[in-house]
Amino acid sequence: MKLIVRSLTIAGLMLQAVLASAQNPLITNQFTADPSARVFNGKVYVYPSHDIKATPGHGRAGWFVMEDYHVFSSDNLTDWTDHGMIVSQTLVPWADPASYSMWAPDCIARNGKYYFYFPTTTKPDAPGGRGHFAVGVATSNTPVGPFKPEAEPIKGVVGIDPNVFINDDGQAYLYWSQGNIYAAKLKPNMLEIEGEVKTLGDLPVKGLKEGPYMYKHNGTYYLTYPHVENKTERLEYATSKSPLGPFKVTGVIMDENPTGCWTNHHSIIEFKGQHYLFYHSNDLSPSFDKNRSIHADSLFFNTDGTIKKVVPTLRGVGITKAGSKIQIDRFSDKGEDATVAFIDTAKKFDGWKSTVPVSAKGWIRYNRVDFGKSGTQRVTAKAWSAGAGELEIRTGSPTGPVIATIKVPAGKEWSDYSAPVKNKTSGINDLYFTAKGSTVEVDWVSFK
Ligand code: FUB
Repeated sequence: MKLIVRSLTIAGLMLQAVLASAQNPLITNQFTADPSARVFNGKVYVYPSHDIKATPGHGRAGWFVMEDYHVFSSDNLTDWTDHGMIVSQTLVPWADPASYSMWAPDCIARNGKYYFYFPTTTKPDAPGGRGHFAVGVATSNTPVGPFKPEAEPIKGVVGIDPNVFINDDGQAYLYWSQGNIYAAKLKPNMLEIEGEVKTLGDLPVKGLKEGPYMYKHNGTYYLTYPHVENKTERLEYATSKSPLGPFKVTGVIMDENPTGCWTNHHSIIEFKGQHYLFYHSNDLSPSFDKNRSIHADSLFFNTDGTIKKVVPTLRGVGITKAGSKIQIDRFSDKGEDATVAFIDTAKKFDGWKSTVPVSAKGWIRYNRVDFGKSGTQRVTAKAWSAGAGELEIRTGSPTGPVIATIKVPAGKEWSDYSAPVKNKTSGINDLYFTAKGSTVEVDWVSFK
């Protein structure tokens, strides 16, 4: 993880940092959830929720604790910039600052303005009763703020997980959830609903549904939503020829999270000709699933318009630069004897290490490493070995040609070890990592 603090502006609101992560989770220095991804001006912006840990007097232990939002951007899905905090519960006039309930948001652009929609709990004396979820809007002239929250939440909307969709005819719709999924037209000012609230009734009746996200593809409206069909949420979709239905329940986009994370929440974008699904899991907090982390994986439509199921990966979608610290623990594939674990279970933001044993099934594959045109001459690995191990880097297959062999001496502390790279490897390569002599543990590798 590369973290470069770039600028600190007024009141510490805009602390901007560049995070290099072509892998999943996308952000590893803080918890992030409920990613609403958008493409604005040729760049991807992700507006997630921001999970934090409860501390005495701040949030409810054992539950979601969320006090603000950050926005992240990338023009290559590999290098992500954290633009810092954009809205906080203390800056929203109607929000209860004791509630720590800044849940899943969304953002949309219209006529050069950016509208950021977020749910949170109203102050105890708010109209409509004590402490209910309402949806607010904050506006900005840029995708990264500063965002100014409206003085009051949107009238007539009670619930969470706002999502905004602008149809080709210019009509904007607001979707949200509260047991059911609801929708209403938005007035051109994007701040008020127009006409009646519609309950989208053609969806599964049993099991919680939430997190609606409307997406239009080839003339079909895809209402996508997390739903508990069995034990935890999976991502499903229903299709229609109109933004307000009727909808036909059509399929599953992603099965229940393999880590057991009870929630999932997603968005879909098309960027440079490829569709992507943004969603979340709980990689950095395996034993507490209310501290989550956002992911992205490629999504494909079948020719009949159905969506191919997305299988969550650790490798993610970005091309990894050979000169970055390549986290091979976010592998594309591995033999069954290779394992991944936290480097330090007490400091999970430090990330993971890979254990590469001497075994035919001990390999790790890491795809899409860009060595550039002029190639690379040396490789360094932060590694450790109990015996005298050698980390072999191969191309093509687990038994393919070795392009570098890094010797890792026995029993030393974690350290950086280097070796020459054969043939000045260039272009984009899929790499395989194997071990010789003794098991090698690897934090990262990087080429020069
Ligand atoms: O992040 C809090 C809530 O969990 C969201 O609003 C839901 O969609 C679920 O992800």
